[in-house]
Amino acid sequence: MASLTKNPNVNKWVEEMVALTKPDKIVWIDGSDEQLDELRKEALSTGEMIELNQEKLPGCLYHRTKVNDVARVEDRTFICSRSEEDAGPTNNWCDPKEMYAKLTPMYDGVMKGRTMYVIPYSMGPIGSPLAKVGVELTDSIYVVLNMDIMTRVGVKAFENLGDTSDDFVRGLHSKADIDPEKRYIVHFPEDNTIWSINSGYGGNVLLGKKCFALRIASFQGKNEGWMAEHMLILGIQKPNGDIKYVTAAFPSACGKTNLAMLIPPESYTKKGYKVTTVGDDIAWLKQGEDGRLYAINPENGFFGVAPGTNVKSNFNALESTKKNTIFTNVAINNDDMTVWWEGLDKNPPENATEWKGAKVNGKEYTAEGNKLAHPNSRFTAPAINCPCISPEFNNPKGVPISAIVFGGRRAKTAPLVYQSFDWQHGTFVGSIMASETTAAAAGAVGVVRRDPMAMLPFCGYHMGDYWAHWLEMGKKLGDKAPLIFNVNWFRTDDEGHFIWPGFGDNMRVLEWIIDRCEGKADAVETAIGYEPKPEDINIEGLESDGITLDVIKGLLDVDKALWKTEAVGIREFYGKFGAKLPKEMTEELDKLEARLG
Ligand code: OXD
Ligand code: MN
Repeated sequence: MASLTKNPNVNKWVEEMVALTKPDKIVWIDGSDEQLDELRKEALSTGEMIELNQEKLPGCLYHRTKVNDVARVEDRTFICSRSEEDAGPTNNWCDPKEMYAKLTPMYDGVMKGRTMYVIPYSMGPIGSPLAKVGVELTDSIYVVLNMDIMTRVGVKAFENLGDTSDDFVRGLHSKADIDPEKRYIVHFPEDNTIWSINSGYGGNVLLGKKCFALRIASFQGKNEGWMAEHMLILGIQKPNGDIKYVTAAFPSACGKTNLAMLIPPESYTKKGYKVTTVGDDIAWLKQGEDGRLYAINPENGFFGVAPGTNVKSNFNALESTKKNTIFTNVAINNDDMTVWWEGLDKNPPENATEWKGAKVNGKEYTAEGNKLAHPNSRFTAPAINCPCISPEFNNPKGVPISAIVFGGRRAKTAPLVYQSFDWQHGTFVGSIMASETTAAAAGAVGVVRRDPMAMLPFCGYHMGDYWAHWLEMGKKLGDKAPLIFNVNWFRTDDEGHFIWPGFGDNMRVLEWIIDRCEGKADAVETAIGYEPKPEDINIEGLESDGITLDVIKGLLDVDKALWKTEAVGIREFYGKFGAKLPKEMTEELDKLEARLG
């Protein structure tokens, strides 16, 4: 099939990759419904995809990955910058020459007997000055169909690139044999190149997402003066119609999708408050002509974790999955070919197929402590399905950001919310983000895992340089910079129960944040930052959850002894970054310790 572009840089590279991987056939993805329908039919005929109930779930398909291939593989993910220093202590590094030499024989002839799909895609709205183009070569129809949901796929992406530009990210993916021992997810930031082999799991193979939009893009952002962040973007519409935009970074599995699609408590919706979603995972941020920081969501869909998603926890996400969605590794209800996962409702289907493919009685199976859906099972849903998608979702200029929110999962240390003193201190606050491990994951419980800006697995270069870039951005933005906050929804009581109700009630905290941005709310200065006066957190209607003014006081409490221990942990963590740790960060740590006394 003939190329869809005149761009010689694209064509030369595709030719080289064809010569290497030797596919039987090459199909350029133009993005048309006809072509995608053909591919759906083909994937159904081979069993790669399974058709779900087309009346109840129109356009929805099901896919099961290999049992050994269900999540991102950080130990097999590499940043191959020319110099090891540039990858930094938080990334796996290998010399690019050595890595190309190791992987080239693995790709040699890997697509014999297979079709290579050439997927041109845009990260960001077509025509946006913040958008960037990628081309992914893959031997998986599952990847094509997912990329079509997650990005803007087809000839229009090439129109955005133009006929001469070399500024596109070259992604090469092959399922190969899905051999976990030969699985590699490799980034060559200086070559704008990503090579992924022996996986079929989304986070490893939808190369527009973590690989491009975070790892490669963070490096591009540093060089070009913008930022690629692991952040949701939401709009808070106030009763007067004014909308304020907020981005927020949390480590994986801390509820970013839920916060992005939050439904405010009734007392707020009655007054006219509304939350709209621009993005649930990634934000690209750049200074606009007016000097403010603008954000786009480079993605076009949601690759969300299914378990735990239900009408109460995230009505909008659930609604988003009702049509044209791909489900991966959830359970199937064989009675009506619909889907089920833990936390959807209390009725596991009796006639079920669990995620690995065995037919089971779901009630008995789950009663024995087994999971019907894999804990990291996913839905890939088009953003336009989301009932609360922002009208600005496709705005090529992006949305102006008023506040940046960091957060983690801390049982005692971090208060419900605090504001940084300024941008430099806010950068420090982001850099000390951490979560405590829960019983849900293997290993010890309560261990603090540092995840600066939620970028630990996603920063494509040295984290010390990354913080320096944050400080640099703050200088450029000056007094137009967003205010920086930290939240913690996960404080627990002595029995280990969460105190704060979370979900929609997080609106109450967002309200204080917005009020601070507008200069309408007071704050109390503490050793760690500005906190709300307890009475400034609206708790109307929360009595039945046991939330009183005293409980809020407790949630805002800063335990100095805990923070002193925390400071010791931060200093030890900072020690890893050597000479590249900006002096401003140590300065902030010193100041924190001095304030703690
Ligand atoms: C994700 C992640 O899949 O952060 O979004 O792991
Ligand atoms: Mn994520």
